[in-house]
Amino acid sequence: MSRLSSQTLADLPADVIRPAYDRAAVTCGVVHLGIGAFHRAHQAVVFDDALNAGDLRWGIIAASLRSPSVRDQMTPQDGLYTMLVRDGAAEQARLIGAVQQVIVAPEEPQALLAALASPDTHIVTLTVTEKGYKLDPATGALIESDPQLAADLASLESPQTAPGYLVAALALRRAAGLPPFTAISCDNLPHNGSRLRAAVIALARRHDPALADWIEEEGAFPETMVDRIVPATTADDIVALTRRIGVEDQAMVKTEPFIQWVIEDKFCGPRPDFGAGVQVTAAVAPWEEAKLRLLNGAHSGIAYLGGLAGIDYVHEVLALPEARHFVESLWDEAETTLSPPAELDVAAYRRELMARFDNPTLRHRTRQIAMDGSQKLPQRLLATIAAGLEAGQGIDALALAVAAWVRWQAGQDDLGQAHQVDDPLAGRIGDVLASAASPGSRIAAILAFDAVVPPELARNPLLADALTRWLTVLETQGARGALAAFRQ
Ligand code: CS2
Repeated sequence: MSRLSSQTLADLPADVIRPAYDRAAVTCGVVHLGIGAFHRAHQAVVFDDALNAGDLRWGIIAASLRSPSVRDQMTPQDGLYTMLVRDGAAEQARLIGAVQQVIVAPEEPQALLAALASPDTHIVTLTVTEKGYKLDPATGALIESDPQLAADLASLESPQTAPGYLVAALALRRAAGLPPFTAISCDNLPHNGSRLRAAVIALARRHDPALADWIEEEGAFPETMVDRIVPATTADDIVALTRRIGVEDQAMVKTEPFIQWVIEDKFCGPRPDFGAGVQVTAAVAPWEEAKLRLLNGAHSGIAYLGGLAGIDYVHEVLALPEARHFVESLWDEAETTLSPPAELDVAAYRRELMARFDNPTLRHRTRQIAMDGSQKLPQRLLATIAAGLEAGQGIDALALAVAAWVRWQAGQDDLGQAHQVDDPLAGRIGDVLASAASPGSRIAAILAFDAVVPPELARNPLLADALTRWLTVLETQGARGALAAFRQ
Protein backbone atom coordinates (compact mmCIF):
# COMPACT_ATOMS: atom_id res chain seq x y z
CA MET A 1 0.00 0.00 0.00
CA SER A 2 1.53 3.34 -0.97
CA ARG A 3 1.75 6.23 1.48
CA LEU A 4 0.14 9.61 1.28
CA SER A 5 2.76 12.10 0.02
CA SER A 6 3.22 14.90 -2.53
CA GLN A 7 3.68 12.18 -5.15
CA THR A 8 0.44 10.32 -4.43
CA LEU A 9 -1.66 13.46 -3.99
CA ALA A 10 -3.00 13.30 -7.53
CA ASP A 11 -4.36 9.75 -7.00
CA LEU A 12 -6.75 10.71 -4.20
CA PRO A 13 -10.52 10.65 -4.69
CA ALA A 14 -11.92 13.95 -5.93
CA ASP A 15 -13.91 14.66 -2.75
CA VAL A 16 -10.77 14.93 -0.60
CA ILE A 17 -10.12 18.64 -0.09
CA ARG A 18 -6.47 19.57 -0.72
CA PRO A 19 -4.23 22.59 -0.27
CA ALA A 20 -5.15 25.35 -2.72
CA TYR A 21 -1.64 26.85 -2.54
CA ASP A 22 1.77 25.89 -3.86
CA ARG A 23 3.43 24.14 -0.92
CA ALA A 24 6.87 24.75 -2.40
CA ALA A 25 6.34 28.53 -2.25
CA VAL A 26 5.51 28.60 1.48
CA THR A 27 7.83 30.11 4.10
CA CYS A 28 7.54 29.07 7.72
CA GLY A 29 6.37 31.90 9.94
CA VAL A 30 5.32 29.52 12.70
CA VAL A 31 7.25 27.13 14.91
CA HIS A 32 5.11 24.78 16.94
CA LEU A 33 6.29 22.94 20.06
CA GLY A 34 4.50 19.67 20.86
CA ILE A 35 3.09 18.31 17.61
CA GLY A 36 0.33 15.99 18.72
CA ALA A 37 -3.07 15.34 17.21
CA PHE A 38 -4.53 18.45 18.83
CA HIS A 39 -2.15 20.81 17.04
CA ARG A 40 -2.76 19.05 13.74
CA ALA A 41 -6.54 19.41 14.09
CA HIS A 42 -6.54 22.95 15.53
CA GLN A 43 -3.81 25.57 15.07
CA ALA A 44 -2.33 23.87 11.96
CA VAL A 45 -5.76 24.11 10.33
CA VAL A 46 -5.98 27.82 11.11
CA PHE A 47 -2.57 28.45 9.51
CA ASP A 48 -3.58 26.20 6.59
CA ASP A 49 -6.63 28.47 6.16
CA ALA A 50 -4.29 31.49 5.99
CA LEU A 51 -2.18 29.72 3.35
CA ASN A 52 -5.31 28.81 1.39
CA ALA A 53 -6.30 32.48 1.54
CA GLY A 54 -3.04 33.31 -0.26
CA ASP A 55 -0.76 34.54 2.54
CA LEU A 56 2.18 32.15 2.13
CA ARG A 57 4.11 33.26 5.23
CA TRP A 58 2.38 30.83 7.57
CA GLY A 59 3.91 27.41 7.04
CA ILE A 60 4.82 25.53 10.20
CA ILE A 61 8.02 23.93 11.44
CA ALA A 62 6.78 21.62 14.16
CA ALA A 63 8.76 19.97 16.91
CA SER A 64 8.24 17.02 19.10
CA LEU A 65 9.90 17.55 22.46
CA ARG A 66 10.06 13.86 23.28
CA SER A 67 9.33 10.97 20.96
CA PRO A 68 10.16 10.58 17.25
CA SER A 69 6.83 8.90 16.43
CA VAL A 70 5.05 11.89 14.84
CA ARG A 71 8.14 12.76 12.79
CA ASP A 72 8.28 9.14 11.60
CA GLN A 73 4.61 9.33 10.62
CA MET A 74 4.81 12.70 8.88
CA THR A 75 8.20 13.01 7.19
CA PRO A 76 7.62 10.14 4.70
CA GLN A 77 4.37 11.95 3.86
CA ASP A 78 6.10 15.31 3.20
CA GLY A 79 4.25 16.65 6.23
CA LEU A 80 0.85 16.02 4.64
CA TYR A 81 -1.98 14.46 6.63
CA THR A 82 -5.73 14.08 6.47
CA MET A 83 -8.09 15.76 8.88
CA LEU A 84 -11.29 13.78 9.07
CA VAL A 85 -14.19 15.83 10.39
CA ARG A 86 -16.99 13.65 11.66
CA ASP A 87 -20.49 14.27 12.82
CA GLY A 88 -23.05 11.49 12.64
CA ALA A 89 -23.26 10.25 9.06
CA ALA A 90 -21.43 13.30 7.69
CA GLU A 91 -17.69 13.03 7.12
CA GLN A 92 -15.30 15.41 5.39
CA ALA A 93 -11.68 14.60 4.53
CA ARG A 94 -9.30 17.54 4.12
CA LEU A 95 -5.58 17.42 3.53
CA ILE A 96 -3.59 19.86 5.59
CA GLY A 97 -0.36 21.07 4.02
CA ALA A 98 0.78 23.68 6.53
CA VAL A 99 3.38 21.51 8.29
CA GLN A 100 6.59 21.71 6.25
CA GLN A 101 9.04 20.02 8.59
CA VAL A 102 8.99 18.01 11.81
CA ILE A 103 11.97 18.13 14.17
CA VAL A 104 12.54 15.75 17.08
CA ALA A 105 14.04 18.13 19.62
CA PRO A 106 16.17 15.67 21.61
CA GLU A 107 17.79 14.46 18.35
CA GLU A 108 18.32 17.87 16.77
CA PRO A 109 18.20 20.61 19.38
CA GLN A 110 20.24 23.00 17.23
CA ALA A 111 17.87 22.63 14.27
CA LEU A 112 14.96 23.58 16.49
CA LEU A 113 16.84 26.55 17.93
CA ALA A 114 17.73 27.69 14.41
CA ALA A 115 14.06 27.54 13.39
CA LEU A 116 13.00 29.50 16.47
CA ALA A 117 15.72 32.08 15.87
CA SER A 118 14.98 32.47 12.14
CA PRO A 119 13.94 35.94 10.92
CA ASP A 120 11.01 34.23 9.12
CA THR A 121 9.55 33.01 12.42
CA HIS A 122 6.94 35.38 13.83
CA ILE A 123 4.77 33.11 15.97
CA VAL A 124 5.56 30.18 18.24
CA THR A 125 2.61 28.07 19.32
CA LEU A 126 2.76 25.47 22.08
CA THR A 127 0.74 22.38 22.96
CA VAL A 128 2.98 20.76 25.52
CA THR A 129 0.15 19.72 27.91
CA GLU A 130 -0.38 21.15 31.36
CA LYS A 131 2.70 19.43 32.77
CA GLY A 132 5.02 20.74 30.02
CA TYR A 133 5.22 24.23 31.52
CA LYS A 134 7.06 22.91 34.60
CA LEU A 135 4.88 25.06 36.83
CA ASP A 136 3.30 23.92 40.07
CA PRO A 137 -0.42 23.33 39.28
CA ALA A 138 -1.58 24.90 42.54
CA THR A 139 0.76 27.92 42.82
CA GLY A 140 2.11 28.49 39.29
CA ALA A 141 5.75 28.63 40.56
CA LEU A 142 8.59 26.97 38.57
CA ILE A 143 9.10 23.38 39.75
CA GLU A 144 12.83 23.62 40.31
CA SER A 145 13.06 20.00 41.45
CA ASP A 146 11.93 18.80 38.01
CA PRO A 147 15.05 17.16 36.51
CA GLN A 148 14.56 18.64 33.03
CA LEU A 149 13.93 22.11 34.36
CA ALA A 150 16.93 21.74 36.68
CA ALA A 151 19.03 20.94 33.59
CA ASP A 152 17.73 24.09 31.84
CA LEU A 153 18.41 26.16 34.93
CA ALA A 154 22.02 24.92 34.81
CA SER A 155 22.57 25.32 31.04
CA LEU A 156 20.59 26.17 27.94
CA GLU A 157 23.01 24.72 25.44
CA SER A 158 20.67 21.81 24.61
CA PRO A 159 17.37 22.76 26.20
CA GLN A 160 15.15 20.07 27.71
CA THR A 161 11.89 21.93 28.30
CA ALA A 162 9.58 24.17 26.31
CA PRO A 163 10.40 27.26 28.40
CA GLY A 164 14.09 26.35 27.97
CA TYR A 165 13.81 26.36 24.17
CA LEU A 166 11.99 29.67 24.18
CA VAL A 167 14.58 31.35 26.41
CA ALA A 168 17.55 29.98 24.43
CA ALA A 169 15.95 31.05 21.14
CA LEU A 170 15.01 34.50 22.43
CA ALA A 171 18.63 34.97 23.51
CA LEU A 172 19.76 34.13 19.97
CA ARG A 173 17.23 36.55 18.48
CA ARG A 174 18.30 39.35 20.78
CA ALA A 175 21.96 38.75 19.96
CA ALA A 176 21.11 38.85 16.25
CA GLY A 177 19.17 42.11 16.61
CA LEU A 178 15.87 40.43 15.75
CA PRO A 179 12.59 41.11 17.51
CA PRO A 180 11.13 38.37 19.70
CA PHE A 181 8.38 36.11 18.37
CA THR A 182 4.84 36.07 19.74
CA ALA A 183 4.62 32.95 21.95
CA ILE A 184 1.12 31.48 22.13
CA SER A 185 0.31 28.80 24.66
CA CYS A 186 -2.51 26.59 23.38
CA ASP A 187 -2.93 24.40 26.43
CA ASN A 188 -5.99 24.26 28.67
CA LEU A 189 -4.48 26.25 31.49
CA PRO A 190 -6.02 29.32 33.06
CA HIS A 191 -4.11 32.45 32.05
CA ASN A 192 -1.93 30.26 29.86
CA GLY A 193 -0.15 33.24 28.31
CA SER A 194 0.74 34.78 31.66
CA ARG A 195 1.93 31.42 32.93
CA LEU A 196 4.14 30.85 29.93
CA ARG A 197 5.47 34.37 30.22
CA ALA A 198 6.21 33.87 33.92
CA ALA A 199 8.03 30.60 33.26
CA VAL A 200 10.09 32.08 30.41
CA ILE A 201 11.02 35.26 32.27
CA ALA A 202 11.86 33.41 35.49
CA LEU A 203 14.14 31.05 33.62
CA ALA A 204 15.70 33.84 31.56
CA ARG A 205 16.38 35.86 34.70
CA ARG A 206 18.41 33.02 36.15
CA HIS A 207 20.68 33.04 33.10
CA ASP A 208 20.78 36.67 32.02
CA PRO A 209 18.82 39.46 33.74
CA ALA A 210 19.20 41.79 30.73
CA LEU A 211 17.61 39.12 28.51
CA ALA A 212 14.75 38.77 30.99
CA ASP A 213 14.20 42.55 30.90
CA TRP A 214 14.19 42.52 27.09
CA ILE A 215 11.62 39.72 26.98
CA GLU A 216 9.50 41.56 29.54
CA GLU A 217 9.53 44.71 27.44
CA GLU A 218 9.49 43.40 23.89
CA GLY A 219 7.95 39.94 24.08
CA ALA A 220 4.29 38.98 23.73
CA PHE A 221 2.53 36.04 25.32
CA PRO A 222 -1.17 36.37 24.52
CA GLU A 223 -3.72 34.45 26.55
CA THR A 224 -5.73 31.99 24.51
CA MET A 225 -8.71 29.72 24.75
CA VAL A 226 -8.50 26.70 22.47
CA ASP A 227 -11.38 24.36 21.81
CA ARG A 228 -11.80 21.34 19.61
CA ILE A 229 -12.37 17.73 20.63
CA VAL A 230 -9.64 15.58 19.09
CA PRO A 231 -9.75 11.93 20.12
CA ALA A 232 -6.52 9.95 19.71
CA THR A 233 -6.28 8.24 16.31
CA THR A 234 -6.57 4.43 16.44
CA ALA A 235 -5.15 1.74 14.14
CA ASP A 236 -8.73 1.05 12.98
CA ASP A 237 -9.15 4.72 11.99
CA ILE A 238 -6.06 4.46 9.75
CA VAL A 239 -7.32 1.23 8.15
CA ALA A 240 -10.73 2.79 7.44
CA LEU A 241 -9.19 5.96 5.95
CA THR A 242 -6.82 3.92 3.78
CA ARG A 243 -9.84 2.13 2.39
CA ARG A 244 -11.51 5.46 1.70
CA ILE A 245 -8.63 7.38 0.07
CA GLY A 246 -6.61 4.53 -1.40
CA VAL A 247 -3.29 5.45 0.24
CA GLU A 248 -2.09 4.98 3.79
CA ASP A 249 -1.95 8.04 6.05
CA GLN A 250 -0.25 7.34 9.37
CA ALA A 251 -0.54 10.95 10.52
CA MET A 252 -4.30 11.41 10.11
CA VAL A 253 -6.36 13.10 12.79
CA LYS A 254 -10.07 12.87 13.46
CA THR A 255 -12.15 15.60 14.99
CA GLU A 256 -15.53 17.32 15.23
CA PRO A 257 -16.83 20.21 13.09
CA PHE A 258 -16.57 22.68 16.00
CA ILE A 259 -13.40 24.78 16.29
CA GLN A 260 -12.74 27.84 18.41
CA TRP A 261 -9.58 29.80 19.14
CA VAL A 262 -9.87 32.99 21.16
CA ILE A 263 -6.58 34.90 21.20
CA GLU A 264 -5.69 37.98 23.19
CA ASP A 265 -4.93 40.93 20.94
CA LYS A 266 -1.29 41.11 22.00
CA PHE A 267 1.21 40.31 19.27
CA CYS A 268 4.74 41.68 18.99
CA GLY A 269 5.06 41.01 15.27
CA PRO A 270 3.13 39.96 12.17
CA ARG A 271 0.12 37.69 12.33
CA PRO A 272 -2.15 36.25 9.66
CA ASP A 273 -5.50 37.71 8.86
CA PHE A 274 -7.27 35.06 10.94
CA GLY A 275 -10.39 33.57 9.43
CA ALA A 276 -13.26 31.40 10.61
CA GLY A 277 -13.08 29.95 14.11
CA VAL A 278 -10.62 32.55 15.43
CA GLN A 279 -11.53 35.57 17.55
CA VAL A 280 -8.88 38.13 18.46
CA THR A 281 -10.08 40.02 21.52
CA ALA A 282 -8.96 42.14 24.44
CA ALA A 283 -10.26 39.81 27.17
CA VAL A 284 -9.75 36.07 26.92
CA ALA A 285 -10.17 35.17 30.60
CA PRO A 286 -14.00 35.00 30.61
CA TRP A 287 -13.95 32.70 27.56
CA GLU A 288 -11.26 30.54 29.03
CA GLU A 289 -12.98 30.24 32.39
CA ALA A 290 -16.33 29.31 30.83
CA LYS A 291 -14.69 26.69 28.64
CA LEU A 292 -12.51 25.18 31.38
CA ARG A 293 -15.30 25.02 33.93
CA LEU A 294 -18.12 23.88 31.63
CA LEU A 295 -16.54 21.79 28.89
CA ASN A 296 -13.41 20.50 30.59
CA GLY A 297 -14.96 20.24 34.08
CA ALA A 298 -17.76 18.06 32.72
CA HIS A 299 -15.27 16.08 30.62
CA SER A 300 -13.20 15.17 33.66
CA GLY A 301 -16.30 14.18 35.64
CA ILE A 302 -17.51 12.02 32.74
CA ALA A 303 -14.03 10.50 32.35
CA TYR A 304 -13.62 9.37 35.97
CA LEU A 305 -17.22 8.28 36.60
CA GLY A 306 -17.50 6.62 33.19
CA GLY A 307 -14.04 5.08 33.51
CA LEU A 308 -14.88 3.64 36.94
CA ALA A 309 -18.12 2.23 35.53
CA GLY A 310 -16.03 0.50 32.83
CA ILE A 311 -17.49 2.64 30.00
CA ASP A 312 -15.07 3.33 27.16
CA TYR A 313 -16.48 6.37 25.35
CA VAL A 314 -17.92 9.76 26.34
CA HIS A 315 -21.07 9.37 24.22
CA GLU A 316 -21.75 6.00 25.88
CA VAL A 317 -21.55 7.54 29.34
CA LEU A 318 -24.06 10.17 28.27
CA ALA A 319 -26.45 7.49 27.07
CA LEU A 320 -27.19 7.00 30.79
CA PRO A 321 -29.94 9.42 31.91
CA GLU A 322 -28.35 9.69 35.36
CA ALA A 323 -25.05 10.77 33.75
CA ARG A 324 -26.81 13.51 31.76
CA HIS A 325 -28.49 14.67 34.94
CA PHE A 326 -25.10 14.77 36.67
CA VAL A 327 -23.55 16.83 33.84
CA GLU A 328 -26.43 19.30 33.82
CA SER A 329 -26.14 19.66 37.61
CA LEU A 330 -22.40 20.21 37.37
CA TRP A 331 -23.07 22.92 34.81
CA ASP A 332 -25.72 24.52 37.04
CA GLU A 333 -23.15 24.71 39.83
CA ALA A 334 -20.32 25.92 37.58
CA GLU A 335 -22.48 28.49 35.83
CA THR A 336 -23.07 30.39 39.07
CA THR A 337 -19.29 30.96 39.33
CA LEU A 338 -18.84 32.46 35.86
CA SER A 339 -18.78 36.01 34.53
CA PRO A 340 -19.28 34.98 30.90
CA PRO A 341 -18.44 37.24 27.98
CA ALA A 342 -21.41 39.28 26.75
CA GLU A 343 -21.35 37.42 23.41
CA LEU A 344 -21.67 34.03 25.09
CA ASP A 345 -25.20 32.67 25.50
CA VAL A 346 -24.48 30.14 28.24
CA ALA A 347 -27.73 28.19 27.81
CA ALA A 348 -27.04 27.75 24.09
CA TYR A 349 -23.39 26.91 24.83
CA ARG A 350 -24.49 24.15 27.24
CA ARG A 351 -26.86 22.68 24.66
CA GLU A 352 -24.12 22.75 22.05
CA LEU A 353 -21.63 21.12 24.44
CA MET A 354 -24.03 18.27 25.17
CA ALA A 355 -24.54 17.73 21.43
CA ARG A 356 -20.75 17.70 20.93
CA PHE A 357 -20.30 15.14 23.73
CA ASP A 358 -23.09 13.04 22.17
CA ASN A 359 -21.32 12.86 18.76
CA PRO A 360 -21.21 9.04 18.39
CA THR A 361 -18.73 8.95 15.50
CA LEU A 362 -15.94 10.68 17.43
CA ARG A 363 -15.42 7.79 19.86
CA HIS A 364 -13.65 9.88 22.47
CA ARG A 365 -12.21 7.61 25.14
CA THR A 366 -12.82 8.29 28.81
CA ARG A 367 -9.28 6.99 29.46
CA GLN A 368 -7.78 9.70 27.25
CA ILE A 369 -9.46 12.46 29.26
CA ALA A 370 -8.61 10.76 32.58
CA MET A 371 -4.88 11.30 31.94
CA ASP A 372 -2.95 13.83 34.02
CA GLY A 373 -5.82 14.56 36.41
CA SER A 374 -3.55 16.21 38.97
CA GLN A 375 -2.66 18.84 36.35
CA LYS A 376 -6.23 19.35 35.18
CA LEU A 377 -8.34 19.33 38.33
CA PRO A 378 -7.24 22.69 39.76
CA GLN A 379 -8.64 24.75 36.86
CA ARG A 380 -11.46 22.43 35.83
CA LEU A 381 -13.07 21.58 39.17
CA LEU A 382 -11.23 22.90 42.24
CA ALA A 383 -11.30 26.58 41.27
CA THR A 384 -15.00 26.20 40.49
CA ILE A 385 -15.59 24.63 43.91
CA ALA A 386 -13.63 27.42 45.62
CA ALA A 387 -15.71 30.07 43.86
CA GLY A 388 -18.97 28.21 44.57
CA LEU A 389 -18.18 27.83 48.27
CA GLU A 390 -17.22 31.45 48.55
CA ALA A 391 -20.58 32.44 47.08
CA GLY A 392 -22.45 29.99 49.33
CA GLN A 393 -23.54 27.88 46.34
CA GLY A 394 -23.95 24.11 46.12
CA ILE A 395 -20.96 22.01 45.03
CA ASP A 396 -22.39 18.50 45.16
CA ALA A 397 -21.89 17.51 41.51
CA LEU A 398 -18.43 19.09 41.42
CA ALA A 399 -17.51 17.18 44.59
CA LEU A 400 -18.74 13.90 43.06
CA ALA A 401 -16.43 14.51 40.08
CA VAL A 402 -13.44 15.15 42.35
CA ALA A 403 -14.26 12.11 44.53
CA ALA A 404 -14.37 10.00 41.33
CA TRP A 405 -10.87 11.25 40.49
CA VAL A 406 -9.71 10.18 43.98
CA ARG A 407 -11.32 6.77 43.47
CA TRP A 408 -9.64 6.47 40.03
CA GLN A 409 -6.24 6.67 41.79
CA ALA A 410 -6.83 3.19 43.24
CA GLY A 411 -6.03 1.78 39.79
CA GLN A 412 -9.08 -0.47 39.56
CA ASP A 413 -12.55 0.11 38.14
CA ASP A 414 -15.89 -1.04 39.55
CA LEU A 415 -15.73 -4.21 37.47
CA GLY A 416 -12.36 -5.15 38.97
CA GLN A 417 -10.40 -4.20 35.83
CA ALA A 418 -7.00 -2.69 36.53
CA HIS A 419 -5.96 0.57 34.85
CA GLN A 420 -2.76 2.52 34.90
CA VAL A 421 -3.04 5.96 36.49
CA ASP A 422 -1.34 8.05 33.81
CA ASP A 423 -0.28 11.15 35.72
CA PRO A 424 3.07 12.74 36.58
CA LEU A 425 2.07 12.74 40.28
CA ALA A 426 0.59 9.21 40.30
CA GLY A 427 3.39 7.80 42.44
CA ARG A 428 3.21 10.50 45.11
CA ILE A 429 -0.59 10.49 45.22
CA GLY A 430 -0.62 6.67 45.38
CA ASP A 431 1.78 6.76 48.36
CA VAL A 432 -0.35 9.30 50.19
CA LEU A 433 -3.51 7.27 49.65
CA ALA A 434 -1.93 3.92 50.49
CA SER A 435 -1.40 4.88 54.11
CA ALA A 436 -5.02 6.08 54.60
CA ALA A 437 -7.44 3.48 55.97
CA SER A 438 -10.90 5.01 55.42
CA PRO A 439 -12.67 7.26 52.89
CA GLY A 440 -12.41 10.16 55.36
CA SER A 441 -8.69 9.73 55.82
CA ARG A 442 -8.15 9.29 52.08
CA ILE A 443 -9.88 12.61 51.49
CA ALA A 444 -7.90 14.24 54.29
CA ALA A 445 -4.70 12.97 52.66
CA ILE A 446 -5.68 14.31 49.24
CA LEU A 447 -6.71 17.68 50.67
CA ALA A 448 -3.31 17.95 52.34
CA PHE A 449 -1.63 17.42 48.97
CA ASP A 450 -0.90 21.06 48.21
CA ALA A 451 0.60 20.45 44.77
CA VAL A 452 -3.01 19.99 43.63
CA VAL A 453 -5.37 21.46 46.25
CA PRO A 454 -4.81 25.06 47.33
CA PRO A 455 -4.42 25.07 51.16
CA GLU A 456 -7.20 27.60 51.73
CA LEU A 457 -9.71 25.47 49.85
CA ALA A 458 -8.46 22.33 51.61
CA ARG A 459 -9.37 23.86 54.97
CA ASN A 460 -13.06 24.25 54.07
CA PRO A 461 -15.00 21.59 56.03
CA LEU A 462 -17.89 21.63 53.54
CA LEU A 463 -15.56 20.33 50.86
CA ALA A 464 -14.09 17.59 53.06
CA ASP A 465 -17.62 16.49 54.03
CA ALA A 466 -18.92 16.37 50.45
CA LEU A 467 -15.86 14.54 49.16
CA THR A 468 -15.93 11.97 51.97
CA ARG A 469 -19.63 11.34 51.45
CA TRP A 470 -19.17 10.76 47.71
CA LEU A 471 -16.01 8.69 48.05
CA THR A 472 -17.86 6.42 50.49
CA VAL A 473 -20.70 5.96 47.99
CA LEU A 474 -18.25 5.34 45.13
CA GLU A 475 -16.31 2.75 47.14
CA THR A 476 -19.43 0.89 48.27
CA GLN A 477 -21.82 1.29 45.34
CA GLY A 478 -19.56 2.10 42.39
CA ALA A 479 -19.90 4.97 39.92
CA ARG A 480 -23.25 3.77 38.55
CA GLY A 481 -24.57 3.65 42.13
CA ALA A 482 -23.20 7.11 42.87
CA LEU A 483 -24.80 8.57 39.73
CA ALA A 484 -28.13 6.96 40.70
CA ALA A 485 -27.81 8.27 44.26
CA PHE A 486 -26.98 11.72 42.90
CA ARG A 487 -30.18 11.75 40.92
CA GLN A 488 -32.37 11.14 43.96
C1 CS2 B 1 -10.18 16.93 27.31
C2 CS2 B 1 -9.73 18.03 26.35
O1 CS2 B 1 -8.49 15.30 27.30
C3 CS2 B 1 -9.03 16.20 27.95
O2 CS2 B 1 -8.66 16.49 29.07
O3 CS2 B 1 -11.02 17.48 28.27
O4 CS2 B 1 -8.66 17.65 25.57
C4 CS2 B 1 -10.89 18.54 25.48
O5 CS2 B 1 -11.29 17.56 24.55
C5 CS2 B 1 -10.50 19.80 24.76
O6 CS2 B 1 -10.08 20.74 25.68
C6 CS2 B 1 -11.68 20.33 23.94
O7 CS2 B 1 -11.37 21.58 23.49
